[in-house]
Amino acid sequence: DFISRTAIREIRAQIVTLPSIRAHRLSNTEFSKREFVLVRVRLANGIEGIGEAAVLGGPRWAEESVESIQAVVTRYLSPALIGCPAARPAEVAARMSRAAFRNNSAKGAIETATFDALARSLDLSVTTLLGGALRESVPVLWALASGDADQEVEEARAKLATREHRDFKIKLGFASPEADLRRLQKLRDEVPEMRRLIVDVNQAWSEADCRRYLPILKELQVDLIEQPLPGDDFEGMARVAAQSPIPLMVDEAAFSHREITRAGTMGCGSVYSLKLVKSGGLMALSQAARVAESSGMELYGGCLLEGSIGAAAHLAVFATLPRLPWGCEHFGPRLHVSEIVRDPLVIEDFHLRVPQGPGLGVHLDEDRLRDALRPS
Ligand code: MUC
Ligand code: MG
Repeated sequence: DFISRTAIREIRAQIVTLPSIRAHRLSNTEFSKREFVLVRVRLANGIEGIGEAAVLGGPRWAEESVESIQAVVTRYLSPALIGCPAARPAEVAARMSRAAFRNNSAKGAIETATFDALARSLDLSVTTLLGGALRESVPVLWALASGDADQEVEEARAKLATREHRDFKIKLGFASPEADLRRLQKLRDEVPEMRRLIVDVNQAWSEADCRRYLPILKELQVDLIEQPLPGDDFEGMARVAAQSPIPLMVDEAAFSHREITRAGTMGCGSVYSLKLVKSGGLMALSQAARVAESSGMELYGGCLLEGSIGAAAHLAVFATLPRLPWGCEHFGPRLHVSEIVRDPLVIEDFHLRVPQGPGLGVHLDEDRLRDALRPS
């Protein structure tokens, strides 16, 4: 029958390296090439699905690295899943949580690939399996993160000129707050067409820094400030949020549904950044959206700078959400000098188009993939 023909036969995990168009700097890490793990799940019916396990700057943004992901997939998650039908996604997720604690990026990629293969088997899109599309595109911002203000002015102008991006996220925290604020002032002065501005501090400030600098961010018309304090400082975030003239976004603080509930109900922020690497699966990502909203937070479509496969996975969920007032940040594919899919995602008129199925709607380009595989 159909269910048994979707039994998982084989799971492979390959490390891919793609150079970036420029250096990308965060408060606690920096990189000029992106590495991720491509996960391929083959079913008994011969159909293969793909998923992307993202990391950022090695085991730095979170604890997983491409090496740990490859090992956990091969040694623990794959043996737990062989024989399990892709047509039973809840069982796939349950088996993974029994086999490994956290390791959310690895699990998210496997669940993505499993949904991709199942959807392809049914000739449907992954979005359809997750509830069906409520939108065909999502507003998408661009991140300025070289730290070189002149370069960032040029980059922002170019993105506005091509009508790809008009909203921007500025990465702060790798320089002193004073230098960051000067950089921000220059961008505001020299690129007045920039619309919405989000600043992401990636946990680098203290509570005192927030008291000192949030009023200045307000003067610079910053719309949202993301994770200024360490992720485990829920009390501090709640105190800062209560005083802040700008809404706070919760990122590194909340991975699990319980953490999301706690962050929302404690008032740590009024916006939540949805990420597959935090939720550990497409179904959990979709549930995280509901949990965040019911704990008082609006939704933002976050990323870990995934390429087209990971971005398509997020879009499959984002397309189903009734409300996504802050749009998304899946500009990651454009940060790489090349693609490993045949059908890169389309950005036009400041929106990222939700790819159509079957599956995720993106297909591997095996030649390009071969060139990008890290020699083992
Ligand atoms: C993060 O912390 O939000 C997403 C965009 C970007 O520039 O960094 C990432 C991770
Ligand atoms: Mg962030």
